[in-house]
Amino acid sequence: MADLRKAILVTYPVEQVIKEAISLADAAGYSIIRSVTQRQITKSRYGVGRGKAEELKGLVEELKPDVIIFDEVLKPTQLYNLASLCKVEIVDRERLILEIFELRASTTESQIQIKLAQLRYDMARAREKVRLARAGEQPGFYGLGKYEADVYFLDIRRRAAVLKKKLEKEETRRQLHRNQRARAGLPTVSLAGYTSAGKTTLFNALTGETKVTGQGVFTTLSTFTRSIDLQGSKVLINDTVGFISKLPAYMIDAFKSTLDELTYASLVLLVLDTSEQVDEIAIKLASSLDVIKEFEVPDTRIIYVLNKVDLTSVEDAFDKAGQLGILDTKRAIPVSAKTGYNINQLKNMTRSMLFKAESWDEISGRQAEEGA
Ligand SMILES: Nc1nc2c(ncn2[C@@H]2O[C@H](COP(=O)(O)OP(=O)(O)OP(=O)(O)O)[C@@H](O)[C@H]2O)c(=O)[nH]1
Ligand SMILES: [Mg+2]
Repeated sequence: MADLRKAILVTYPVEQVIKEAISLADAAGYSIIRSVTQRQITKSRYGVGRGKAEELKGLVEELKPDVIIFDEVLKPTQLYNLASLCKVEIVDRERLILEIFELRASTTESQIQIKLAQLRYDMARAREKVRLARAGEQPGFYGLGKYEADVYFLDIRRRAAVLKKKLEKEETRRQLHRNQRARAGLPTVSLAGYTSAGKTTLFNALTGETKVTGQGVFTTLSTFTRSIDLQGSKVLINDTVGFISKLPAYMIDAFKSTLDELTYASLVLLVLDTSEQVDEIAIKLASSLDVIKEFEVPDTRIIYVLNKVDLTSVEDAFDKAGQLGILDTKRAIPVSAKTGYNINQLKNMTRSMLFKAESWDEISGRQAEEGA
């Protein structure tokens, strides 16, 4: 990225929350020149309280940032109020995520999905501007009258309809592929999990592919499928887009066709980064399960992949899995996608769950004997 745009960050005073906000900002091409934290950033008028808002205004005058990044999803009125007070553009969490996706979308499908999500974002905000203009709180709408505002809405709606048509075409194509696979009788395994958990690294380890992995968030934005040979049985593996907390509903909607792969998956490998603190993993696990549940995947079709054990230890991974309540499922397995540790056992588990060659208890019992 050429020049980084300067940003003041407003977020919660929690280490991992700050860390995530900074990596999101980084991925969108901003450099944080100052962080302001507040326990409550969902207050009605400005998101933050009046005093904090005034403080932000002072900081903007002093530091002259390009934007304020606000680590919450703000209502259009809040965005407007804060921007008017501080005289600087506000990028809320929703827009930040949209900006990253826009930068990274490389396939036709993900590009259409992102454009559609952006239109929906703009539409919600434009509605608010028109409402304010009508209530006399804000002069005109981009200096336009009611007639022009209506034309603007019609235009957005028309563009959204065109994009939806295109997306449907892509979906049909995807469905065709899916049908072909189903006809070939191939079971599908989908990788899912929070962004940066290591899905693509695991995908590469399982398939021998060399798909791009990365330290930043949202490295993968489109589903990618490969077939592998699981001890004589052909199986398809999907790498998918990562999840994040506070992902707006319409973004999940925009990516639905990609994530739909979860619905059709015979098995979902939910990848967790066990090198993180247990409370952090808990939040990410909950966000991931929320999304997975939307696709009606029953719990019994999930394998919990306790990834990155090379950075911690097998004992620690099991201990955390116990605290998270997923150890009892007997569908949790410690691995390192990076070093290849336990990848063969993961393949065994996957195989046995797909083909029921042996019971779960046998597998987990054997693992315990091997001191897995
Ligand atoms: N030490 C260690 N690092 C790992 C392991 N698996 C993945 N990583 C690292 O974690 C980072 C994220 O890995 P990715 O595979 O890109 O993660 P992802 O889940 O595909 O992320 P998104 O595509 O953004 O959703 C990269 O820097 C990887 O090298 C592991 O088992 N051990
Ligand atoms: Mg990835």
